[in-house]
Amino acid sequence: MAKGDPGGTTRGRRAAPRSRKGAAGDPALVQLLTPEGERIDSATGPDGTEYRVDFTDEEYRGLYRDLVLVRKLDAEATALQRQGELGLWASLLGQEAAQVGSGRALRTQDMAFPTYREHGVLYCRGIDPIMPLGLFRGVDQGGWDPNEFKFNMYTIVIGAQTLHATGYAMGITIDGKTGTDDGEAAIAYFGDGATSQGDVNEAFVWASVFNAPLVFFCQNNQYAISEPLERQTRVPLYQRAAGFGFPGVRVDGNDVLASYAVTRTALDNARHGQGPSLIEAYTYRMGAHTTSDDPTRYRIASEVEAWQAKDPITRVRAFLEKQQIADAGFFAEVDEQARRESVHLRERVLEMPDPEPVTMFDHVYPNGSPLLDEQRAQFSRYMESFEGSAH
Ligand SMILES: Cc1ncc(C[n+]2csc(CCOP(=O)(O)OP(=O)(O)O)c2C)c(N)n1
Ligand SMILES: [Mg+2]
Repeated sequence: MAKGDPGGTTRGRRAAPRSRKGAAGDPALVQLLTPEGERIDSATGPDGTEYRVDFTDEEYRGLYRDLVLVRKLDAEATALQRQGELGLWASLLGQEAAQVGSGRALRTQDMAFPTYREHGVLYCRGIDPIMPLGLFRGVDQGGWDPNEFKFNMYTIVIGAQTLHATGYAMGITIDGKTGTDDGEAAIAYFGDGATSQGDVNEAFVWASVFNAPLVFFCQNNQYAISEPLERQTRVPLYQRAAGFGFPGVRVDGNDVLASYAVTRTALDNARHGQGPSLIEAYTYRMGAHTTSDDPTRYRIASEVEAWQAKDPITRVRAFLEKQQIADAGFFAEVDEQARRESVHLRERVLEMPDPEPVTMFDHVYPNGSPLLDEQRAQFSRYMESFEGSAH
């Protein structure tokens, strides 16, 4: 889907009269669509950058469709895990706007480095949503080609992908692929908890001093499993960037328009040689950390309810209805597409073949290794010892 350009983003300029310097209660939060579905023309970031979007009606409807589809497919994956068809699932519930907004802001040539929760960004990159389900079912390693889709493999080691992204972004500079409108940039996704990892802080240092064309996109969903944000930081996360020497901005992560605008601007600055920046997408993990977690053990229902009122999809729907950009027929059609695609997803998961156990040794190294060959042979002998027995 081709997206309109947010346009008019200018560094260092003051806000236009109708703009607003952040959302109620927090002067630093960039917001372009309120929880009630009211549009804000422009918002100003902490360094004076002005953010705005200018989408066509079709593009607004497209964003709504993306949000509904990724939520439905995610719900289907959770259900599949509950029925024993997946080993585990890390739900994105509540984080759809942060992911779809930033995912749609990527240009074709930009490279993304996800965690294990970026199913919405994966969807925006045009990867078949079945792919991560193979990983969580334990039948393959994910399956997509990172170079083809410009979307790296999921990374479960917290924060490690920020270093991979930094190295990749430094490579973009070495290859001379920055400095023009069609220059390249990279984006690294990570969570609030990851900001306490050494890897992430090292990535900040390296990206900064080498002026790497990299956007650090932190989804602050308020928890690292059961650890709340106040166990990670005493300052707002976006302010950490200043200490490393690059700009930071906090965006309403439940606002798909603002997430799009800040990501598009940050990536374009990076591709033009202006170096890294940090985006803190302020959001909330509405579900459990993963299907192995029970969040009722460590957070209260009223907190979840307060965030329900800021739902990323409800506000887009309210906006589309108020502006008469979409009618009942459109919403019904999107729901029907989401239902069809989730049924299709389920059917294909149930048909996934179980791999031969010995194939777990494949693809560990590009050219194998003597130790691995020995382990494979040992394991094969072990499996053969069962042949002819009842088990
Ligand atoms: C290096 C490392 N340490 C610990 C873990 C276990 N672990 C998995 S998810 C997680 C919390 C991550 O929280 P956050 O960065 O906020 O991301 P979120 O899951 O909230 O999206 C931890 C500690 C891990 N996977 N890797
Ligand atoms: Mg988190």
